[in-house]
Order: sequence, then structure tokens, then C-alpha cells
Amino acid sequence: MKRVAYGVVILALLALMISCAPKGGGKQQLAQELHVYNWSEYIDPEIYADFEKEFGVKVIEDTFASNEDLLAKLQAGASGYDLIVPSDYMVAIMIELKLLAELNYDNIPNFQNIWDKFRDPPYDPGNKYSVPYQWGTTGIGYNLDMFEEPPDSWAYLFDPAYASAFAGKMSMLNDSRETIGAALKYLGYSLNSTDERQLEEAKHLLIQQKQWVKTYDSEGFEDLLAAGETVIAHGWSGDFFQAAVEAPQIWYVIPREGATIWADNLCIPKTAPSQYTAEVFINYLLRPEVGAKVSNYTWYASPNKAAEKYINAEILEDPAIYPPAEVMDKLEFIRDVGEATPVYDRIWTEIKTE
Ligand code: N2P
Repeated sequence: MKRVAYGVVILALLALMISCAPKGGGKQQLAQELHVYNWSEYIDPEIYADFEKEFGVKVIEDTFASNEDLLAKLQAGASGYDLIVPSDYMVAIMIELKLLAELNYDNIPNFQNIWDKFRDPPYDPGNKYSVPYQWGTTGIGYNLDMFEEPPDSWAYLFDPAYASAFAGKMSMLNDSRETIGAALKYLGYSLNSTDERQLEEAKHLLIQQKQWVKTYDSEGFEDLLAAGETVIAHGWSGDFFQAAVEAPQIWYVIPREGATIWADNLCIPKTAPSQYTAEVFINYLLRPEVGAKVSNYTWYASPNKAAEKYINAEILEDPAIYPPAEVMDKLEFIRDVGEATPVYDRIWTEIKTE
């Protein structure tokens, strides 16, 4: 009898404790650490420090160099990351592979700051798994001192008549979709081509180009340009502009044949140790001032409408960062090519090992 009574009291106490626990989470539910897996040079480090000051959560960042590397890492079982930053097409692939956690928008009210046109993207209808972070283009960075006219065509990288002049002074992204995509664009095809003949043509072009390429690099291409090791480089817009702050001889151009436009996204892997803390951090990044701080550092465009009034005018007014409509029309998003993915992988390996 007595034992039963104790049991009842303990149960009642437990029930009371549960009902008094804060709903929707307070500071006490935050993890001590947040593990972010990001592209390099893609956030102002002060943002991590400020978040730690306000929330007491230490942010630890590792970096990756391509969407394919990020995917391989997750598929190999990396389970310590709370937040990752895949591009559009990779979000679709990761949703399909069930690698992402559904986001709890109760913890991300600042999503309301996202521009309408960046909501509900085709790669993640309803933003169930992703919040847009930054967007930009992939084109050509160059040393102004070496060119009379801007190298505004992929021909500067692929046509022997131009490209041979930059032998040993040119770099290409170490990125299968971007680099094969650039060759496809030069040839006048879609960068999402699944036509084997077109892909073979792109492969031959890239193999021919290899003799002039100093390095395939996605993390230091802008530094090589700044140091004079290269004079022309395939790469991401903002990275060149970041480097240009210290090395004003660097500039960037979107090739007239068209190029990649991309949007990178904040996502939480299904295996994340601290989903709630990751959501609190996403919400923090979506504050207007913080969203602006991201772009003011990365020199990439922001999908955060409310952040705009804090973004530096030189960024907002730069047509290479916020391209005008006629340029936008020529840009193409990389899409999941599904069954053609192994063809891209094979071609890429053949190019790299040639
Ligand atoms: C950051 C480059 C990220 C852009 N350095 C690639 N989507």
C-alpha cells in the first residue's frame, strides 16, 4: 500500500516538473557548442563571436570546398555537424536522400525577413528543409593590369587563341558541376546538359585546356590572383570582391554567354546533435543587422530583404553582385541531373587524371 502511495507522489511530482518546463525552449536548452560546416570565407568570424557573447554557445566551424565534398562527407557518416550550407541543387539531392531535418519555424520567426522571390524555391518547396543564406554567380576574375578589355567571355579560358596566352597563369574551380558547366556554356549548351555527345565535347575542351591550367582550386583562387600567381581565374563572384579590398587590381566579370547563378542554404542534417541550437543560430543570422554583416563581409547578395538597409551601397549598387535583368536572363541554376550524375563524375575523373 505504502509503496503504491510513494509511486503516486513521485508520478505527480514528475508531471508537475514536466508541466512547468519552459515551452518552446529557453536559453537552458541551448547546447554549449554548435558545429557548422561551411564554405571557406563565407561568414564574418565576428558573427560567431557575437552569437557566443549573447547566447553562450561556442560556434566551431569546419569548411568544405564543393557540394560534392559536403555530400560525400555526410554519406560517409559524419554526424557531428549541426548546420551545413549546400547549394540549391544539392539541397534537392539531400532531401531525396533523406539527409536533412525538417525545420521548426517556431524557432525561426525571422524567416519573415526573407524576400518573397527567394521563398518556396523549386529545390525545396515550402522551405521545409532550407533557409536561403547568400546568392551569387560564377564567372571570371582577372587582373585589371593584364587586360585592356574585360575578359567577358568563356573564350578567354577555353579558346586556344586567347587561353594559351595565360598558360600557367590560369585557375579553374575544383568543382565537377561548375567546371564542366563552364565548358558547356562556352559551347552554347545548357550547364545541365545530359546529352552524352555534348558532355563528351565539354570533356575534350577541358582536357585541351588542362595544359594552361595552373591549378583546380576552389578555396584560394582569389589569393593566387591577388599574389600575381595567376592573371585569370574561374570562380565565385564574392570571393574576388573580398580579395579586391586588399588587391584593387582584381576584378570580376560575368561571361556574356551566360553563367551559373546559385543560392546557398542553411540546412540541418538529420544527424545533427543540436537541432534547436542550430535553429536559434539560423534565426540570429536572419536578423537584419546580422544578415547585412554577412553580405558586407562576403560581398555576396543577400536574400534577406530586411537586411538591405544595412548593406553597404557599393555592394547593393554593383551590377556584378546584383545583376540587371538582361544579365539575369542568361544565368542558369545548376540542377540535379539525376541519372546523368555518374556521367559527370566519370568525365570529371577523366579530366583530373588525364
Ligand atoms: C564562398 C563560396 C561559396 C559559393 N567562398 C559557392 N556556392
